[in-house]
Amino acid sequence: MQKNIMTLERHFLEQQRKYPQARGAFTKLLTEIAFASKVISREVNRAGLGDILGNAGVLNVQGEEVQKLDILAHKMLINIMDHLGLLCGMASEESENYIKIPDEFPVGNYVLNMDPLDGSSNIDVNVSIGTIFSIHRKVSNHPRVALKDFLQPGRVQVAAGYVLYGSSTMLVYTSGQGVYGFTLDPALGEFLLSHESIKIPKKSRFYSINEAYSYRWHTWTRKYIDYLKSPVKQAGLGLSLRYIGSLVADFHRNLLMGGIFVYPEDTKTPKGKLRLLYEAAPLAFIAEQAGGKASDGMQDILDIQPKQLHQRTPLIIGSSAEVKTALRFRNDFK
Ligand code: P6P
Repeated sequence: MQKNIMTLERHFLEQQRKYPQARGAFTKLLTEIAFASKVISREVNRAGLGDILGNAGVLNVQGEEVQKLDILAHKMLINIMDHLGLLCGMASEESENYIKIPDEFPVGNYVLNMDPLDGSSNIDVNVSIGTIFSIHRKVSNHPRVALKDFLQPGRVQVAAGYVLYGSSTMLVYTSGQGVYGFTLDPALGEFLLSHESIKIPKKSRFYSINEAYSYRWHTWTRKYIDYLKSPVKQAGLGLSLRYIGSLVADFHRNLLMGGIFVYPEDTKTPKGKLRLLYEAAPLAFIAEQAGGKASDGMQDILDIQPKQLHQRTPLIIGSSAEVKTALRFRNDFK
């Protein structure tokens, strides 16, 4: 008996009916992000077929080689989102300054913070990559948009999500009413509800950290990871190391199977490597909605007041019990 087929659009409309205060604008915004991700998915899945592979030969604000697909995803999202009258601005990993809505278009009441294609160094080796997005309400009284509209703590996000371009393309999002996962049926071109109300399993199976950097870890990190590998922990709760070097892929696996992802501050990256606004905060919103936890080691990611658009943060995220254990090590071995 075929399960009741729930498309993304039908799901959004049902959610909208549940929350009368939700106007159609928010539903339309999520629907358009989903559409953009379908276009990006098509390009990602055929990346190996054209000349699109390889570096574009330019550097992004992070000083990293930018793959052509990064640029394509960045431009795709902007072109699809900038004229809808839903956003007053966008911030992207690929753009040093925030992106204003062209004057000829009306502005809306939301801002979109995004990493158009995270993990792009994995494109050429066919490893899963992802788009991460975070939506806030406009808060400034500027007639169009101001930096203040972007620099809001993750706790007040209206919605957050990611699209994982892997063995299948999945869109996972939350708007504060639980976490939902949709899988793209390429034949239909529709995202179909495949994971209703995702909760991180209490029993963790994996830990994710780049062990090659152990030489630059602070004491607490070394002691925590040694603990995870100790006979005691292994006997009680054997965790396997899984680190694919693509944040969305690592996070998604731990979300569904139970685990912890750690990108800590260390002697080379004293603020961590990952970005607060469009990587850590959206994933932290999802993690908490799924019963997990996300911290920078000192406070919940969602409570950090951003000061800069591309601000970095340490990230300890995943199953609540594991994150709390990591924080105990950090507090004991500061
Ligand atoms: P490292 C990819 O470049 C990325 O931003 C994340 O997707 C990933 O989790 C992290 O960097 C990997 O960083 O230093 O371990 O290669």
